[in-house]
Amino acid sequence: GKVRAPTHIISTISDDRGEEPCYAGVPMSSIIEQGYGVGDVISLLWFKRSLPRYCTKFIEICIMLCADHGPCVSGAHNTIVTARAGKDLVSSLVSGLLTIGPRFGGAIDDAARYFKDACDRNLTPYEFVEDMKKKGIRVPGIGHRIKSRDNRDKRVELLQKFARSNFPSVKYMEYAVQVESYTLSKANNLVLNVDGAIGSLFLDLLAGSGMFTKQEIDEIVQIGYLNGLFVLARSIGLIGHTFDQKRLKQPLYRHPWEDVLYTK
Ligand code: Q5B
Repeated sequence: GKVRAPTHIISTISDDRGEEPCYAGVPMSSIIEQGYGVGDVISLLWFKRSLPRYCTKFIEICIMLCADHGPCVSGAHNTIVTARAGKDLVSSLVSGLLTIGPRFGGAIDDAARYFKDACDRNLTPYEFVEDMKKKGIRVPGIGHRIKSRDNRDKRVELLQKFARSNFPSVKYMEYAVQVESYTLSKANNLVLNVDGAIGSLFLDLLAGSGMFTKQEIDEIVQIGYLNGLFVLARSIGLIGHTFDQKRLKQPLYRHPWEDVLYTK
């Protein structure tokens, strides 16, 4: 028979060898002719399957809601400073992206991991939060610099509203809301934040859609797909901030001395 030389790369999500490129086996013409959206493309390339419309719509809502949150957040600040230092688009973009992590925007995967573990083990919110405190770990998906009990995050409300009307079950989100009720009893700004809302609701999407086996869900949570939603979304805003600074011909940024506490 034929002897195949061993390959150096294995790829399972896309193929450009035929007449037209395919995403997870779906030809580009079908993607366009059948009116697929960016949520469908993400489903194909990240999850290797077509998901029901309410799931792809939810993914699109996450992307739209996280696209930007003003110039003052860590990512936008870095991008603005970099663009003002005369750097190119890609440098400005990645300098902003590099701030995404456990405190800023990159708490979605850990929120999903910890909420899933606690909810699956039937821990009460009290047990969960106090256990995290003992371990010295801040609850991912809880807390915000400017949002609070009296100044709720509209993005979280919009995500919850969509899920309550469209998801078969919002078990994990309800658990996260119970955790929030407990953390709010400790401090006003310990709200369920946008990372926590996406993390818990994505668990509901994975578990409730019937499109994933338990093993696949565990793998998705363990590998950590979900910060990708914030990275992808916020890239839109960071690119916008780069263009904005260039358009405004902003000079090199230098932080004012008055705003630094010089001390020994
Ligand atoms: N404490 C977000 O902290 C922040 C606690 C907590 C238990 C917690 C903090 C946190 C987990 C990570 C997370 C995503 C750093 C946030 C985002 C996107 C964004 C951003 C934007 C956008 C805020 C004061 C006291 C201390 C702490 C305690 C705080 N958080 N305890 N669990 N989670 N959260 N990140 O206000 O006794 O005084 O020592 O790490 O989910 O990034 O818009 O800005 O779209 O761009 O700086 O929305 O919550 O408070 O650090 O001074 O803490 O609260 O232990 O207690 P703060 P700190 P104590 S969404």
